[in-house]
Amino acid sequence: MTKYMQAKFLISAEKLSQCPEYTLPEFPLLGRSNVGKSSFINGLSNNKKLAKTSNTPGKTRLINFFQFGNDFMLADLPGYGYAKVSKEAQNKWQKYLEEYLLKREQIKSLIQFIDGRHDIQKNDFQMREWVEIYNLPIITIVTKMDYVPKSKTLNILKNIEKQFGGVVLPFSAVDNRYNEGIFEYFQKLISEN
Ligand SMILES: Nc1nc2c(ncn2[C@@H]2O[C@H](COP(=O)(O)OP(=O)(O)OP(=O)(O)O)[C@@H](O)[C@H]2O)c(=O)[nH]1
Ligand SMILES: [Mg+2]
Repeated sequence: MTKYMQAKFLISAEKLSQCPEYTLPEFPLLGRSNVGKSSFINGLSNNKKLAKTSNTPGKTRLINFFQFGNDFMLADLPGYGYAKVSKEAQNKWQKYLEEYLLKREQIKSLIQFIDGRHDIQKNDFQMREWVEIYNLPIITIVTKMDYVPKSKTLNILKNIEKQFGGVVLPFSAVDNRYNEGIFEYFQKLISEN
């Protein structure tokens, strides 16, 4: 398995009708603001400038599409848990996001990101519950594992697995030591049709 893949930014979309007409398998990235979704894209592609990362989340609510080789697409989504926009804007985006997640046929699996340093938060559970109501496929990726002492790695992953169920994979955008495992699992999801 490769450690890095060639990736490029394709397009931003606000809603389903603006999404690219590509049929590559797609993985939307869900998670709290600042959890490391955009850094995940940069880590896998070894390109820190590909997806915008920041400590101060912006207000733009867009789905950003990144194509990895000719293999799959990652859809970078604005994080939840950041409410410095009007209720009206929030509701509109919520509607667009739901439509995208429920109707986009290319989606292979959702990916929910959890910060390895912290407990799963209330809005993470709420997101998960929503996904389960609709029975959508989902896996969990635990980010910032470089902050976690090696002796605690396994416990953290097991603990999240106990609470969320399903597949739980570690990731670090600092040392990229988990990249192969991620690509391997994506390949598996893609070949499962
Ligand atoms: N040490 C470490 N820092 C990370 C890691 N991933 C992300 N960060 C840092 O965490 C901050 C937020 O990362 P982003 O990738 O922008 O987070 P995001 O989930 O895309 O946030 P939003 O776009 O606001 O939803 C940045 O300062 C990153 O450098 C990681 O694996 N290890
Ligand atoms: Mg981001």
